[in-house]
Amino acid sequence: MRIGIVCYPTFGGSGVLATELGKALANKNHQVHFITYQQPVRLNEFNANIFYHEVHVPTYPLFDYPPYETALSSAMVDVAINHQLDLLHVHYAIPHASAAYMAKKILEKEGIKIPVITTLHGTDITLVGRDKTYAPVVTFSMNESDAITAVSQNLKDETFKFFKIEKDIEVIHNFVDVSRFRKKPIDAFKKVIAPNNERIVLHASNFRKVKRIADVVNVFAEIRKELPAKLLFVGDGPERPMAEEMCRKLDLYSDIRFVGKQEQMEEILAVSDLFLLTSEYESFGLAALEAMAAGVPVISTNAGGIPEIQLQGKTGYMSNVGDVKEMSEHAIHILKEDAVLQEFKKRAAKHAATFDIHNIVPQYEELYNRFL
Ligand code: GMT
Repeated sequence: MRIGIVCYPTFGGSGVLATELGKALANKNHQVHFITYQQPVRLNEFNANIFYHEVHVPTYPLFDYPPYETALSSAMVDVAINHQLDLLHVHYAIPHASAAYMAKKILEKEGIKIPVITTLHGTDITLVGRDKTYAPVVTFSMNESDAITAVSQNLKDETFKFFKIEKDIEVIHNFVDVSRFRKKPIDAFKKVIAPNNERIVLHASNFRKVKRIADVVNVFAEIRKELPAKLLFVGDGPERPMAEEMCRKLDLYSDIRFVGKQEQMEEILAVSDLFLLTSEYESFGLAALEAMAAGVPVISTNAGGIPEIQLQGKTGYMSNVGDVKEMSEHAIHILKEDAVLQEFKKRAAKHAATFDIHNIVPQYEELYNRFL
């Protein structure tokens, strides 16, 4: 198949998932065309079946807001015609689903029929898409998509709750390439972070309000009272200055490192002992699944789709949003004794394997085939 993939090329979960899907499809001999405004961060290897088409948005003094969506639709039309695409798969509804609708209509005039598949990832529905500034367009373009998929049952339910959707939404869970996350820890790296063999606790996100970063800091503060530990913050975003300030106030700064955006998550996960995900909402929690794949247990909230990937008391623990006390107690329980930690690590890795890329990608292929 010749597949056009549209996504955000950033470190966000939707872009990561879309890129990993494209890479997996290319490895299965499909021709994959990424249409994005920047090279996706996870698109870091050469593959003869992968093509990258950059969307250029020319500026003009009249434009206070350069019309990205128009440029994107035009790019989709161009790639669809010149590379004879069989279908367009867009990730994250805004503005990709409406841009795809426009491209589809233009192509129809050229006598080309191209199915559009929209994958919903989370905030496109639960936060941004629900806003009345976007909702009518999001609803319309979802209904005009030939198929809609959601990355969790919870996201599907949320979509039906808040939008008038006239067709079925298929749940295709996110996946992880388990083999990629089975890395041996690099001792030298571990020594730099935890010179005295302290436990390494990790949080990775875009540091938006929805992640409740203050809860991460507070849980870590409780852990530190009970055992020697270090906290690694991976990623960047609006709440980072607040988190840094909080760490200074709580006198934790020497035990916390902010390492910014990182491409090699598997190396960081390989030295980590616990992943913290304190979010108000996660449609799925891909970062937590990647942690589990690397054998890192997860302390999380029970929000959104997280219960679809976590096994309570086995791969980690889930608590109500904001229950810092319980999350801390569970974290300390996991980290305190080697034997307990090893059991959690083993179970996390084993359970993550059920979401392996080889189990999930065929579900997308099967969906594509229905439209060809
Ligand atoms: O977490 C974010 O805010 C980024 C966002 C994205 O679209 O890149 O993540 C969403 O999609 C991920 C991949 O499907 C999910 O794993 C995340 O749970 C989801 N985030 C939210 O629902 C807040």
